[in-house]
Amino acid sequence: MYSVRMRAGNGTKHISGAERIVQECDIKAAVQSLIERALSHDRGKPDFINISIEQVNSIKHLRSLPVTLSCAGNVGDGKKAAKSLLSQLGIPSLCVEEAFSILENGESMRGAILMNMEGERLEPDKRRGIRASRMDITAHAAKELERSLAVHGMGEYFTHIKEALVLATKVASVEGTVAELCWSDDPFYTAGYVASRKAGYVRFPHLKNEGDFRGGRVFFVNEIMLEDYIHEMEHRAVIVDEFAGINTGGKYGTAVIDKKNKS
Ligand code: WAQ
Ligand code: MG
Repeated sequence: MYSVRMRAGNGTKHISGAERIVQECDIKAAVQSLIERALSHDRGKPDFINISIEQVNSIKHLRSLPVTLSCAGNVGDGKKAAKSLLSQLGIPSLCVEEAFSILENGESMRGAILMNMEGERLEPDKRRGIRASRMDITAHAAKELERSLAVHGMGEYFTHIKEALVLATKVASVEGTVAELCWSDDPFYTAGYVASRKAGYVRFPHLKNEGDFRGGRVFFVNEIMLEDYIHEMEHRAVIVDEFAGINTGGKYGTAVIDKKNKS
């Protein structure tokens, strides 16, 4: 199998990034669709597109996190519910507030902020951040996700949710991750999520207002060996081969945390 990765930017500004894991015969098609995507992004026209292709040997297969759809109908309610869920997951409120404030102020990073339980940032390169990389989903699992989303009238969000769910599943699977907070940096995409092994992928339709270019990701971590953690996040190939389903309802329309499921 081959990891095919695309990153596009303009000067120092990050525009888009995406990736696949494919068989040799699918490399060409994957490259073409990644390039089309780089050239038609709401964040603007890139002045460079990097494509890298490399063989991957061992691949970890994972079941996706289960998806929960929150019904929080506006930014205020969405943020409140997301913060409350992070607290339930054991993230100190100082860290939660710090994380929101960094994403709200928008540093336009390519990768994620890595934050420990003291609220300290651990990324060696604060502009770049940590990239979760080398991951994809099987056609079968993607179909299952697509079907479930359609049942909930969410078919139009399939591509965004698929990619975010694959990333969040990988992030949650790395030892030391307690939770992840994300919202998009695409100006017309307001959705975001909180994800963890305990709570699954909890989606909030609005974590920012339309037209806002600010977004990002925070990986909350506890007791990690920094280099090993980063290496696994960036290099270990992961394929999601099963979709765990969608929940609705519950408290704030969000996840009921599964107490049996150890983080
Ligand atoms: N690894 C770590 N951080 C990343 C990665 C990555 N592979 N890709 C993007 N980021 C960071 C980076 O700071 C981006 O600015 C930020 O995340 C947002 O990336 O409907 O579209 O690709 O349920 O804009 C979430 C909701 C959408 C999906 C997320 O993120 C849904 C999204 P974007
Ligand atoms: Mg984006």
